Formats: sequence, structure tokens, C-alpha cells
Amino acid sequence: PSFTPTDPEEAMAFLSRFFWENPRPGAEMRGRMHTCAEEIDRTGTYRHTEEELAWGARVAWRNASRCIGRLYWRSLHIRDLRNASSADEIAQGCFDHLRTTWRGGRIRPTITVFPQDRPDGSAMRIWNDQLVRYAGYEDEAGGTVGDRQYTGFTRLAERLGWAGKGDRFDVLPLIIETPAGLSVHPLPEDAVEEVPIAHPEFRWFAELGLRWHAIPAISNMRLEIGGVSYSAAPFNGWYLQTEIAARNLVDADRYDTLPLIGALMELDMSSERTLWRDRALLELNRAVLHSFDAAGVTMSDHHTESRRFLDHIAREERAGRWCPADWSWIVPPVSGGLTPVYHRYYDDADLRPAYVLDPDARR
Ligand code: HEM
Ligand code: NRG
Repeated sequence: PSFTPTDPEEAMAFLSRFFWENPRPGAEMRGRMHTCAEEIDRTGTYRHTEEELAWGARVAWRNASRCIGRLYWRSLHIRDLRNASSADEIAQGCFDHLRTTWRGGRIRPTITVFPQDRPDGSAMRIWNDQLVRYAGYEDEAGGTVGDRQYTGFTRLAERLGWAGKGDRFDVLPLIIETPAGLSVHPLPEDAVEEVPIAHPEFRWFAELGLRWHAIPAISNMRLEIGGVSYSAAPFNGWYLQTEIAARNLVDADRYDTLPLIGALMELDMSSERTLWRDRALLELNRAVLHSFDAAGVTMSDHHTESRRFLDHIAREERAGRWCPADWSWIVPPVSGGLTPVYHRYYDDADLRPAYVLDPDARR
């Protein structure tokens, strides 16, 4: 096994930035840098203090140039589970993450940090891209039941011994990698909150049986702070309705529901120029917002979140920083031109600390 120690230069760059933004007496900073360099020399890596970890996780969010929700970066709640030592403890930590972020529907942005990767290359990893996702099953006719994006992951879970019900919204189990191997961990029911989708006017809409999970908790991005990687560090905020109502339930390679909704709305679907897709899409967006509101679950909309994002940029500039952003991810997938984020450009950069999606991360 190859031994790759933490790069001391990255560690020092992180610490000087940490002390720049969190001023302390100079002696404290010099002392910390000294012990950190010594620890890397001796062990190949170093352990962040709780404060460094919390600030690193928050700034990694601040640096996430694809995220429109960054106004709240300072309020990220940190759960330090760096001492977890088995797949069961990690699974339990993930279940508790979902329970504590929920707060009866007033979702609180939260990250759980599991043990850092070791210089010998071993790491704890969660193979799911999010803690809560739905299975996809292919039938013989070439159709799919469930989420088409997860047919491969579903087959993997089945090979590892999991059996789903075969329904449209079966919650997938966690697949966790530790030095001991891969293991499968079904989510307990009380850890998974979902919202059934109904429409404020169309009575038939609820009968479509659509639903979505309340919490988007990304679990396959590596948190990188000062040369240290945390491969298992699931985080969540809340949903923007377009993520569900313009992508997950809509994309042809996901739930592909617009033809169904269009037919039930009795739209003229004979030509694209009738804009039947756009009309069905709009009603689905109304339905998702209405349903989350009725269930008392935090959810944003693209008008509000766009305005907040521009507030965030202005705030960052007042703090003497600039805010990296990726236009193609920031602009919402519906009514882009109606939102202020559309009408300008952004500079982008790959700053550290960061949430990084490695090329070999699994779906
Ligand atoms: C991406 C919204 C919280 C980190 C996104 C996207 C949206 C969004 C709409 C684009 C997703 C897509 O198009 O698939 C929000 C909202 C939040 C929130 C409304 C509410 C608080 C957070 C938190 C973190 C975070 C707490 C990390 C601590 C990221 C990252 C991406 C992202 C890393 C890029 C994901 C990727 O590359 O696939 N966010 N976010 N966000 N967000 Fe946020
Ligand atoms: N589009 C994905 C979720 C990506 C991240 N979005 C957030 N993140 N809102 C989906 O599941 O639809 N967050 O941390 O709140």
C-alpha cells in the first residue's frame, strides 16, 4: 500500500487562512503551525481542532460555486463523528444525522464528519450519492419502475443481499465501505421523511402517487480541508422546488412524469408549440411547493433563493471577498430569465476548503 502523507504546504495555507479570518494572538498561531508540522512529520497527517473542522466545513460550503443556497454558510451545524470506527457506527451516524437535521420540518443545514482518510490510502466511504434515494428496477420490456438513475446502484444493493419491494419509491439502503469491506444498511423508517405530492386545485393530482424525500443529503462528496480528506462527510440543507419539480420528477432518465400530467390536464399534446410540457411543468412546480408548505417542511423557491444569492454575493464583497459561482448551475432550470441571477455573469474558481466529487464516486 502506498503511503501518501498530508501535504504540509496545504496544511499551512489552511491554517494561515483560518487565523486570518479568526484572529488570535500571534503566539497561538505560531504554536499551532508548529505542532501541526511536527504531527505531519511524525504520523503522516494531522488532526483538526473542532474549530478548524467547523470553519473548514463552512468555508467549503462558501466555496461551492454551484450552490445557490450559500447565504447561510455560517450557520452550518457540525456533527463531529471522527471517532466512528465501524460501518455500523457510520450507518447509525447517518440515521441520526437525518433525525437531527429534520426538527419536525424546520430543516437545519447540517454536516456529519466521519474519520479522515489515512495516509495509507484507507478511507471510510458512503457509496450512495445521497442518504435518501429511490431504487430503480428495470423490467423485461425495457421499462423502469422507480428512479431510472439508480438502476445500477439498485442492482449492486441486490447483489449485496438487499431486496426492495419493487415499488416506485423504495428507499435504497446505505452501502458503506470501510477497510473491513462493503456492507448494506437499510434506513430505519423513522429516519426517512417524505412528502406526498398534491396540487392546490387539481384534485386528481394526488392520485398520481408522486412523493419525494424531504431532505437532500449529499453523501458522495469528499470534504477537503488543509490537505486532509474526509471521504465520508454527508451534508444537507433544504430543497429548492425546481430540483424535484423540474428535474427529478421530470427528466426523461428520471421519473419522466410530464406526459402523464399533460394527459390528465387534457392538454393538446399534438405539437411542442402548444407548450403543453411547459404548462404541465409549471403545475408540477406549484404542486411540489404547495405540498411541502402543507406538510410544514422547509423548501425554497427559485425567486426567493435567487434574490438571497445576490444578497450573499454583496455580503461577501463587503467582507472583502469575492464569491466564486458557476452560472450554468446557479441559474434555475425553470423561468431562468425571471430571476435576477440570470442577468449577470460570475467569476469561478476552485478554492479550498471544498466539497469535491471524485471521478470514481459511485451512483
Ligand atoms: C448544489 C441549493 C445547502 C453544498 C446546489 C444546487 C442547489 C442548491 C439548487 C444545485 C443542485 C443541482 O442542480 O443538482 C441549496 C439550498 C440549500 C443548500 C437551497 C439550503 C440551505 C447546501 C449545504 C451545502 C451545499 C448545507 C454544504 C455544506 C452544495 C454543493 C453543491 C450544491 C457542494 C454542488 C453539488 C454537485 O456538484 O453536484 N445547492 N443548497 N449546499 N450545494 Fe447547495
Ligand atoms: N439536485 C439534487 C440535490 C443537490 C443539492 N441540493 C441541495 N443541497 N439543496 C436533488 O436531490 O434533487 N443541499 O445541501 O441542500
